[in-house]
Amino acid sequence: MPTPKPKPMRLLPPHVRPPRIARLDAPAGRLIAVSDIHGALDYLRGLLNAVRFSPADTLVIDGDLLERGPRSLDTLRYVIELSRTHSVRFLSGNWDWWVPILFEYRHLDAILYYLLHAPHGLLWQMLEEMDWPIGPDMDLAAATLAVRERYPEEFAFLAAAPEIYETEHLTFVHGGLPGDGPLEWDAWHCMKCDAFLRNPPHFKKWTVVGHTPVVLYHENVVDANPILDRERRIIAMDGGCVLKDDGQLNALILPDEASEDFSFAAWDPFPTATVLEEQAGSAQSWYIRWGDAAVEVLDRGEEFSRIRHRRTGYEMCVLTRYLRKNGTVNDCTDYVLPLRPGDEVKVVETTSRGYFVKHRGVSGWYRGALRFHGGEA
Ligand SMILES: [Mn+2]
Repeated sequence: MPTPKPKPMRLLPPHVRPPRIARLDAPAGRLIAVSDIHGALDYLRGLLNAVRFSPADTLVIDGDLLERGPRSLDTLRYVIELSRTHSVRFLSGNWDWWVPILFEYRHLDAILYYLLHAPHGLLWQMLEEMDWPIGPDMDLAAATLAVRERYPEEFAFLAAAPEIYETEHLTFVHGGLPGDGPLEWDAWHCMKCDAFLRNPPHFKKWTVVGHTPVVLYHENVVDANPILDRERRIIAMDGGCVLKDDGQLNALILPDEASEDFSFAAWDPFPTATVLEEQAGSAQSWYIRWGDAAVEVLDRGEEFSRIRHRRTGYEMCVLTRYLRKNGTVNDCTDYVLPLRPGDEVKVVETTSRGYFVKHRGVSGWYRGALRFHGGEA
């Protein structure tokens, strides 16, 4: 590692230090947790509005506030502003560690590569706001110095974030934890523990995680609702907002810190409609998803194409624009939702073969008629 020099903000990269643990003692009022906002400010505002978040509550942001979505800088500022009037606790996810990246790590090649290949992240937006030209020939060392000077409050907020918050009855961490024994993982492992629910330990305290979109734990349906594992005492929160076309931002709501009376709320931007016709659900279905999405195109059509999932041999029709040049497909399913007249759904896609909708957080097809709310056609 580079020799650390004294700087206004000192925070070693997460791979070379233990996680920072902060206590959250006796938080007042309701405890509300969200995770994986990923710069989606409209989702955060929509959800806080939906749960009527107030100064009487405590909000825990379970990491990945930034990147991938459209408005990292605005989202960060919104949370900083919110924390002046409300009780807000933010812990760091694997997309939030800009402070060690810009103040300590400084692998300029890697930062430049990210900047050019993933525009609209926090650094990109800071430079854009400063009218700093972004391109392969830019002086990134000078640019990072400039943002460090221009945005001290934003970086101070990020630098203050621990990787773990603990209350008397709950532990919040973005990725996962090794269990109740000695905490032998470094901070990076705690933030970026992929698919934690595949082989998780048991916990004495409820452990709340984000990081892996919960839809990836299901094989046959696309279910974005939080997963509550009562046996191991784990709650996985990540509704895949931004990352999934039909994703949502989930909130876990506890009436108070000691309660196990968990409830959930969710927000997504899709228009609401009422189902007008009865529809039976599919007897079988499959969810082709990120990481296991290699397909063979059997019949390419203009709107829909018939494909075969390479690993399982499962065949279904998908929207042709979901096909990618590298032989994979965007997340998709042939699941037909069981629906009854009067059910409310969120409409994600409108096609010639029906609507792709969400019902209570589960996505699938609906072939019947809808009545849209708010006068939409
Ligand atoms: Mn993450």
